[in-house]
Amino acid sequence: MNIKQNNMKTTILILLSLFIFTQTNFIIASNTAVKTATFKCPEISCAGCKAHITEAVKTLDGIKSVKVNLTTKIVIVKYDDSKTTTDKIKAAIEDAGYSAETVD
Ligand SMILES: [Cu+2]
Repeated sequence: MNIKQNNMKTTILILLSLFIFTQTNFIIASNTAVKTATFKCPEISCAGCKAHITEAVKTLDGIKSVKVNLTTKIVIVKYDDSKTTTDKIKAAIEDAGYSAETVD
């Protein structure tokens, strides 16, 4: 095998290793995936409710985002499921004074 072929082989090996490395990272990252929990909260009526619920949920660990829709009265929470649970989020909404039903 001449030097040129050997260099080519090395380059391919490096590229392949990089590819496997990035794919593995992706798999590890998706194991601690951000999950989405959706709740129906019929008592939501104004921007104040929206602020109360958002603040209450954000005090929990691992909350990525909270979206409150005033029209549909739906709360969508993105969270790290290694840090919190749907039940804890539901409890936080209820502690803020609103009933919350999990929507699948
Ligand atoms: Cu309100």
